[in-house]
Amino acid sequence: VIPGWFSEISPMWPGEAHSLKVEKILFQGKSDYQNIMIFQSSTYGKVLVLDGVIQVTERDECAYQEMIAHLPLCSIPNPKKVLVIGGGDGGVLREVSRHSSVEQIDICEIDGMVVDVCKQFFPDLAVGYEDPRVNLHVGDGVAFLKAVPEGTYDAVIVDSSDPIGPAQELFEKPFFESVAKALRPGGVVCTQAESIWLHMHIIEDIVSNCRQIFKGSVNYAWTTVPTYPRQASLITKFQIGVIGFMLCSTAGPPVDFKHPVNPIDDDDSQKAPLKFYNKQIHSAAFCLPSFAKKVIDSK
Ligand code: AAT
Repeated sequence: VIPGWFSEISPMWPGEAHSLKVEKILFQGKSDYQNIMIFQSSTYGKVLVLDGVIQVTERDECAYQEMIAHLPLCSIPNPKKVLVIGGGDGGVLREVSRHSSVEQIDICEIDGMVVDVCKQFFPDLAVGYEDPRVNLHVGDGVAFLKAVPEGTYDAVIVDSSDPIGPAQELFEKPFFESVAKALRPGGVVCTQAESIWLHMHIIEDIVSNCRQIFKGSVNYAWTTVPTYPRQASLITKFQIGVIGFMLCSTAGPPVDFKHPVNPIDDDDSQKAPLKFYNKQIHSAAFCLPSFAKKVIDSK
């Protein structure tokens, strides 16, 4: 550990640790679920850390939040009811609310302290809560989904932390079964699905569960997020931070995730423009490196 630097050390990525130089620690606390820290970094703006793992930085959050929201929502016509699990910082809400067809945005975040501190330190993310369509539920996403009447949502977005800690069940089969039940026929889910460089074993399990549960289409997409876990790539020789998403649809009107049918109306001058997402990157996100394609296609 280098003095004055934050190093992201976790059993999720043994033998490596990305580091950021710390200018100032802004908040440190312990909630009922996890340790929460916010610091000002020298190069990525403010950083939110839960149990030692980076969740969001101001500089690269767009690459994750825009993709996890618009990959599912731009793939179906007229999404109306959307559920977000996790995502307490509000960034995904901010993105969902760009869609004018959406009438109701429910969010279930387990940790009220995450919501409170993000409202204090990350106004550009927490702005998502200001949309009148948003209803916040503080509680476990697993329990929340079990209670949802069948066929309620057009889209479910699972913006969850890694499967060590409170998010563990969000990666397990029974959870995916309740997501499928909560969706209308032809509804879509997009879940945070870890890194092809580091977590192929986790991704394999998620893919094979999803192929059993979701009778529409099942796809894996990915994006680059510099501050998410990385691995020195033998091919590119760079350190790359990547994260993936599982995108599935239920039986019903078919969904072709690779060809978006619902562009975002970017005419709302009250909102900051999109920084990362566009139609081309949407389709490109489903192109996988051969080593990952081979495993995912075989499941
Ligand atoms: N948009 C920020 C990115 C995140 S935040 C993940 C959120 O999921 C956290 O606020 C956490 O408190 C919440 N969470 C964890 N478990 C549950 C649960 N069971 N129910 C509801 N919310 C939950 C994700 C960053 C990914 C990092 C990759 N290394």
